[in-house]
Amino acid sequence: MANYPEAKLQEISKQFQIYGEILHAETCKIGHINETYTATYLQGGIQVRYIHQKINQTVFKNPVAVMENLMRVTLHIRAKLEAQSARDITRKSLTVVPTKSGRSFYHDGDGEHWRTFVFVENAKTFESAETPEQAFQAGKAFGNFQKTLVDLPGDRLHETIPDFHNTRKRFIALQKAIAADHCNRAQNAAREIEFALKQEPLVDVLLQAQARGDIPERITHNDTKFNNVMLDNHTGEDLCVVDLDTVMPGIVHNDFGDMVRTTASPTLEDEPDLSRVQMRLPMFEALARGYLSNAGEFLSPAERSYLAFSGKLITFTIGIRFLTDYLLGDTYFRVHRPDHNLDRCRTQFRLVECIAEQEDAMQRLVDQI
Ligand code: GN1
Ligand code: MG
Repeated sequence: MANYPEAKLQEISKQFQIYGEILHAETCKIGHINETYTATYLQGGIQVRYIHQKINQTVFKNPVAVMENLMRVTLHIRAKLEAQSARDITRKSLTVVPTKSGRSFYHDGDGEHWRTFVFVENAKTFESAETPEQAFQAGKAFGNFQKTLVDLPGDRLHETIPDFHNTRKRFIALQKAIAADHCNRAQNAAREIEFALKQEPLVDVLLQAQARGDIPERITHNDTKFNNVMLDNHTGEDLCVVDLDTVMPGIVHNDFGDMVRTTASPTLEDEPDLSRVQMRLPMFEALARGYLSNAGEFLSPAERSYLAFSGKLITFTIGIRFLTDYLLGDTYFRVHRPDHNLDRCRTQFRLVECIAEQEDAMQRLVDQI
């Protein structure tokens, strides 16, 4: 364990209902937002792993609301699995380990919020989809997630990040960042800025469809990156989806669109060689088949009709968020190299172009399923 986390993780490890002693912990590098550790404990004579995670409060201003949503959602999924007499439930939904006083998180002396999950063993996440079968499993997993939450009882979930996928607001934030150009970076991103501003006609399409009442609000995941699906090491089947902080009211298109963004191309989100970025139709078809195998049960025809478009729109939206963060000096997304956010933005914009070229074919595929 590195210095700061060692003392801290010793402290954290004592707060939760874990009946063992911590042996070591490693930083988990997946994700641009929260701080995550995989911790190994000696418990009853065998080694058991848990996830400890510190919630990023700059991004999630109300961590208590995040945890309330997360508990409602995971307990609902668990209750359904139990009702089906499912086995291996702690691998089929995230399981929060409560603190010794029974709370879902530990509020430390520095004002930070920590939570602990059971580690899902014998499962992996992947940064990009290697086979159509994997894309199918991802679609199926997020389709099942939405389907399971269709009947979540109680109040509307908290909006953990208001206007998270509101493309108009994201576009305005970009325009402001361009105008201010605090870091003197606009010149370096001139082509990307030009591309972004030209796409303005896309910005309101789904917002208007929702405002007209054509597409309904549902409970959605809102961060459906392919690497947020755990696949079983042996069978390759989906087990559960992770990263539940942005589960909140939303439209299904943001979920489906972000799956397209992160499975369609063989490249990573920050691929510097743009000639490698592609929209692979067989991947898209498998993804859509997997998704509709579950979501097909509740989606309306109007919702279906925007599925191909949603891939293009969310890829554009995430692209302008990377661009805005680049212009603002990389204050939101963790970066690992100079111009990292600009590279991420370029890759998204190239993918937007690739999707636009095949959008009609994509929608035809959806219509045939
Ligand atoms: C962030 O936390 P992580 O890395 O899974 C971001 C998503 C972006 C994604 C891009 C709360 O997700 O919206 O799509 O980066 N999450 C938040 O990789 O902003
Ligand atoms: Mg996330």
